Amino acid sequence: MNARPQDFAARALTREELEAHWMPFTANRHFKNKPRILSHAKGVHYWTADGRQILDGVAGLWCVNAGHGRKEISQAVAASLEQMDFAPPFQMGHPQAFDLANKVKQIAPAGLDHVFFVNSGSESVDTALKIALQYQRLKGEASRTRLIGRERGYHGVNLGGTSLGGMVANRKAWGPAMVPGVDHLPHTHNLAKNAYSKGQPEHGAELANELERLVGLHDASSIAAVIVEPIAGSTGVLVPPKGYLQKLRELCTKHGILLIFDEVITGFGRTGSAFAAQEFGVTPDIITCAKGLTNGSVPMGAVIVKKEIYDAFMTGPEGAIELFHGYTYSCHPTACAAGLATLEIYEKEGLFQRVKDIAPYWENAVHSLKGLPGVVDIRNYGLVAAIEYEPIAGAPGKRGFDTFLKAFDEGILVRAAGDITAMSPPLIIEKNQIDQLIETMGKVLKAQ
Ligand code: PXG
Ligand code: PLP
Repeated sequence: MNARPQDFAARALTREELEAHWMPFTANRHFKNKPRILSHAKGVHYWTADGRQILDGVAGLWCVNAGHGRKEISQAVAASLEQMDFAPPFQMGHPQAFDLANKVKQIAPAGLDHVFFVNSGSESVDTALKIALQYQRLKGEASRTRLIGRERGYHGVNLGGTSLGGMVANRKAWGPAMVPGVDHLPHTHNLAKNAYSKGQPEHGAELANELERLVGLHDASSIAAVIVEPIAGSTGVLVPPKGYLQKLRELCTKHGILLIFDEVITGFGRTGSAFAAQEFGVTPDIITCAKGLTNGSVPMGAVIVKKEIYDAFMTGPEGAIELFHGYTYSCHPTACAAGLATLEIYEKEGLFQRVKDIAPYWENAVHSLKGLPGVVDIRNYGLVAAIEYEPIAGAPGKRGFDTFLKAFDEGILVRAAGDITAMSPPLIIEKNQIDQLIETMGKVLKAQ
């Protein structure tokens, strides 16, 4: 079905019109010389302004889990906007915020039962870090100020998340602005031992012991929290080695360190469970999430914390604000309406289970690309996968970017992460659409 293009989107933009918008995480000059303009979307497809149909192999940007153009969401959003455009989130409330918090609590791991709303994944991360620091202080452990991330981690672009992240291009320009007292665990990517793993790799659980080394260096009494993505997404889909997350959990518990799972990508079904925490059987103290919370339709993120953390804040005089943090648009009614409608779709359509059902087909399909020119690894979990390439000598990232451009010319949207192609289609994707995605990737790789 071809959705009707809107006039504003179907119009061609001149080079001059393209100039004013400084595009995020984009090669602006390259783009503006040969723009890729999307005009509308439905199901697992986008259409370009020049009328081409594009199969969405990344759920927009890992967020449109229930597929595009969901009427249940747009209608709920429209109704909510008409009823109340905005409600102040500080010292005031509105029913949808409480409803959504309860819905999120219902699908979150047992024990994680209080929800703080924000507007993006980046905000969820910086909020979680602030909560972790104040929690330690409230417990009488004010010396616990160090924060630990992981190499190749991505935790958004605010200053906390940038500091804890481990992707060099995202960090190097801002040295002095980085949060002090931050360390990084090693990443778990090991092509020599784990190439072409299906699901969780066999080797690497011991890398979690590096936390013990950091404890030895700084003492546990100086460390507040560890933040990791259960599956690192943005860096090119690094699935945790078997036993790794369990070990990290044990060490955090042993040393009184809070464990934060950044589930901005893995949340809301991507792995086959509501959260990767449930999928891997490891319960963190805090979860950060965003993206799939509203099916990408309205910006929103959330921090989900365990009861002990919330309770630690609920001390002091009743009239006192407990957490000096919040955004003008925290729990915005429009976003809450989108979130409620989204979670209802996930539940009604059993989309998390659907991922489990279709994951074996997905796994076989992506691994069929093994042996194609330049491919050095293929890995997958749930409805996410990555293909890694041998970099072109002297031009790191070029093969990944060129593959993305050629794939788009061939009618599929994938994501380049350096010399890695990441794929994470909407959870409603059908088998024949998986075939199309993978066959097109195969064609692109063969033509290099
Ligand atoms: N944490 C994680 C784990 C993420 O994946 C964020 C935080 C930040 O969320 P916001 O909503 O502030 O963007 C993310 C976002 C990519 C890519 O290269 C991935 C993300 C964002 C942009 C690009 O695939 N993930
Ligand atoms: N800057 C100024 C001058 C503000 O007044 C505010 C909020 O009132 C902010 C930044 C923060 O904006 P937000 O709450 O949307 O994050």
